[in-house]
Amino acid sequence: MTETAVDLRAPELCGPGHLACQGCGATLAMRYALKALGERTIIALPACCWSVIAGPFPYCNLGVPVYHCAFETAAATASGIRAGLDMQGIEDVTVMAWAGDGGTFDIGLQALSAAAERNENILFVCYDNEAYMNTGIQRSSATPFSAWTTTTPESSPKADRKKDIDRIMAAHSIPYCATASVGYPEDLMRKFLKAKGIVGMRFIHVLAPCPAGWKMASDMTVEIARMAVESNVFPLYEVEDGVRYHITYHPKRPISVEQYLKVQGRFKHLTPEMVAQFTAEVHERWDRLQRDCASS
Ligand SMILES: Cc1ncc(C[n+]2csc(CCOP(=O)(O)OP(=O)(O)O)c2C)c(N)n1
Ligand code: SF4
Repeated sequence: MTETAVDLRAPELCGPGHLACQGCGATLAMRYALKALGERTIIALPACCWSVIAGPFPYCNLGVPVYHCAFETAAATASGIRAGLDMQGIEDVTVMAWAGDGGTFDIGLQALSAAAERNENILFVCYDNEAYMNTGIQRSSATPFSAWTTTTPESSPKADRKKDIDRIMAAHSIPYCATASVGYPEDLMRKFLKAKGIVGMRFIHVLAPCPAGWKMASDMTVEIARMAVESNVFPLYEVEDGVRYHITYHPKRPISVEQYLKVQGRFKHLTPEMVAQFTAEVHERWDRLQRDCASS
C-alpha cells in the first residue's frame, strides 16, 4: 500500500467519559479512526453499542458532529448528509457512517449496497464485534461458525459460517475496501487516512473484540485482536476498485486457529471436529486471498 505517515499522538477526538464497557474494542477503533480523519468529520450513527457509548444528549464524548439515525439507515443517512454538504459547496468534510456488524452485514446491508452501487462519496465503517452486543449478544451474520451467543447457546452453537462482507463490498467495484484491527493501530490509521483522500464509496471493516460478548478478560482486547490476525482468522488487506487485492500485514508470529479460539469463553464448548472445521474454513479463505493478491 502507499506509505502514509500516521501520528498516534494526533489530537484525541474520542474523549474520556464515554459509556463503553472496560476494554471495549469498538471504542479503541473510534479513537484511532478519528485521530486519522481529524475534526472535519461528520458521523452517521445507527442503533448499536456506539449509540450508548457516545453518551446521552446533551453530552457526547466525540469531538465531531454526530447524527443518530435508525438502525437500517446508516448508509442512506450518510449519503443525505453528503448531499447537503455538496449543495453548500463543502468538500473538505469526511462523512462517515459508523455501524456495528448488525447494522452492516444484516439490517443495514440494503442501504449499504445501494450507496455502493451509486458510488456515494462516503466512508462506511463497520466495527465488528461479531454479534448484536447492544441488545444482549444475539447472533448476527458476522458471528463466526460455532460461536456461543445468547441465541446460539452452547447446546446449539452457530452452524453457519461468517458472511464474507469484504468480498460482497469488493464485488460492488467500489474505489476502496479494507479490513483493519484495533491490534494494529498504525495499519488501521493508514487505511483511514488513505480512505479520507479517496473520492467515492469507501468501506473499512474493523475487527473490534468485545469482552462482554466474547467472554474474555477486558485487558485482552488488543492481544486477542492481534491473535485474530496472526492466526489468519482476520487477515489485514485492502481491495482497490474491486480487483486489486493487497495484504497489508503478513503475520510475523503465526499462531494456530486453535490458540485464538482457546482464549475466548464463547468458543470453550468446541469439540475437536468443530475446531477442525473452523480451521479448514480459515485456511480456505486465506488461500483464496493469496491467490487474489497474486493475480492482482
Ligand atoms: C429496526 C430496529 N430493529 C431493532 C432495533 C434494536 N436494536 C438496537 S441496537 C441493536 C443491535 C445492534 O447490533 P450491532 O449493529 O451489531 O451493534 P453492537 O450493538 O454490537 O455494537 C438492535 C437489535 C432497532 N433499534 N431498530
Ligand atoms: S458490549 Fe462490547 S461492544 Fe458494547 S460497549 Fe461493551 S465491550 Fe463495547
